[in-house]
Amino acid sequence: LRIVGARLHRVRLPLVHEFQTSSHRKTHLDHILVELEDASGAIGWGEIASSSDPYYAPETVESCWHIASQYLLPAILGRPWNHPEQLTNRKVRGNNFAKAGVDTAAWALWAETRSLPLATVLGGTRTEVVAGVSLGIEPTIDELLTQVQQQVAAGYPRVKLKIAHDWDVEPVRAVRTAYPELDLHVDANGIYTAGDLEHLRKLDEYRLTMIEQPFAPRDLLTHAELQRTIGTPVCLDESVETVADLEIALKLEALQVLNIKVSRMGGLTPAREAHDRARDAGIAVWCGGMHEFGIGRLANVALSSLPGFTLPSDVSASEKYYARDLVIPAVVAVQGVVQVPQATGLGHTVDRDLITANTVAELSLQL
Ligand code: OSB
Ligand code: MG
Repeated sequence: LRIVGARLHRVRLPLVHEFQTSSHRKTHLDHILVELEDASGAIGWGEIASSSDPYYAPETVESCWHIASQYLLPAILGRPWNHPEQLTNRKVRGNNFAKAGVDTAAWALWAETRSLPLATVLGGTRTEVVAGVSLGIEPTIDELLTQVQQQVAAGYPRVKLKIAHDWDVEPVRAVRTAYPELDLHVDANGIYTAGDLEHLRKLDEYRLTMIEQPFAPRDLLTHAELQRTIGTPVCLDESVETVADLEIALKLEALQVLNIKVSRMGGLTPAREAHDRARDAGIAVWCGGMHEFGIGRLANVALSSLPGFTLPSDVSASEKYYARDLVIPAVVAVQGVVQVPQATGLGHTVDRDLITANTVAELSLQL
């Protein structure tokens, strides 16, 4: 195989419902689509799902554009390859979101040229995956309960709540009281510090499936301390950017659950490696999301079909976030279950007209 054309499309879509986490608030998203073209004419699409601001991870849409256009794409243009892993860039440090878009496009292209579904070439074994929803911080508890009610009514079996200092025990108690049996978990996006350990232990009585990333990404020791003194499993997200990070976290016993994000890990190649490692270590995994458009969402669905993804993934339907998505058909969930596409490559048609209509910047590199 040989990539003869590489294009970036910065696409802006409005969110149907404003999303607030402990660190930021979003009303629309700009993601960068990566389009790779093989000498045979086959096309592979990937998505760089970086936030606009460096609050979840250090990258931004601008930094991703810079890294992809100046380093990642020039490095693969014209180079012969026969497996996506050969295109992994080991020279560029970090910048995992940018790398993830390119890696995913290479996998989608590879699946396309072999006339196989993306899930199949990854080693996926499931034909459907269970989806959970992630709910942002709402202005009031009543508004949160309305959100939970809507998602439970839509059939989603797991709900995750974003929490922060002034929005933790109370919303959790309210949701738990209203839904005694719901698979419920919380995600702090690293807002707490060691001084909050005692406070966080108050969450232990609400039978949460996990507490996701309570402390800062590099603060593995405090995660280990919380895990030693709480019954609720601790889940890591931001802390694990590489498989080597996972090894350290395992050694420290800083987690019982791992959120694997294609974007945060730098693509499907390292995400699959993390899955294999966690499985060997007996750690449950699920696939996290970054409010992906359809292209990144389908990559998440394909990854979630691997056997170790035993907990519901953040692969809810497109309609939860976007009125119209970039793939046809849009990703749908029926009673919280998403079908793994059986068609070649990503498995859904990429809507070029919709991409063009919502593009705010474009770049094309040709061999
Ligand atoms: O920590 O999981 C997170 C969105 C932006 C930044 C961080 C996170 C999230 C989500 C998205 O929770 C959930 C989804 O895409 O369905
Ligand atoms: Mg998270």
